Amino acid sequence: MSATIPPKIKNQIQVVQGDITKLDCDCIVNAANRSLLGGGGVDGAIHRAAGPELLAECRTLHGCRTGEAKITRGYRLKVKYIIHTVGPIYSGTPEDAVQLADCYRNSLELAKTYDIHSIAFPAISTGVYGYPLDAATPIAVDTVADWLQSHADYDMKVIFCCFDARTKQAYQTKME
Ligand code: AR6
Repeated sequence: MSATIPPKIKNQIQVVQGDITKLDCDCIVNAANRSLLGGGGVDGAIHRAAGPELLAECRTLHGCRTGEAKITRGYRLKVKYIIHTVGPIYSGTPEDAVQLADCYRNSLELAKTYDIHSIAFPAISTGVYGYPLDAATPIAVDTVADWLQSHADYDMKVIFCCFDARTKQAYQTKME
């Protein structure tokens, strides 16, 4: 994990507060569940905004394992693609951190194979799934920073889309 984030990498990362469904970038990430058939939180918001065609495509994907990622079109959203990843339900075991890091890494890998150059993440697992924000934030930021560093030849911009001020503050503190 990165100790300090190099300036070049910091420039590729943006922290914003708002509704991820309103963003205009290549791709947004959904914090889904293993069924990929919708739910509450950011998942519910994305399905409502993207429209019923999203659920129809999700039905063809036959779910997703925790830590893995699958891709769909963006339908009524501004984005071309939605990457659906399934965060861990917080259990307090070391497995949580491994699976949470996998979500970010696998989403970025999948994005690269689709020629995606800007991607927005919500704070995966920190809502319904109960992952403490202070523990989840460094995993999110360090995993993304490490990925960007090891793919220095690929142009990728990452947006951390924080729904509330507390989440935004946690990300900004980690980025400093
Ligand atoms: N834009 C950005 N972030 C949002 C939005 C939004 N529109 N709405 C909520 N958040 P959660 P999880 C934030 O619960 O913990 C669903 O039912 C929220 O404030 O959406 O990974 C799924 O189907 C929090 O910071 O996802 C699963 O069953 C973050 O998104 C389960 O919840 C994640 O909260 C997944 O739980």
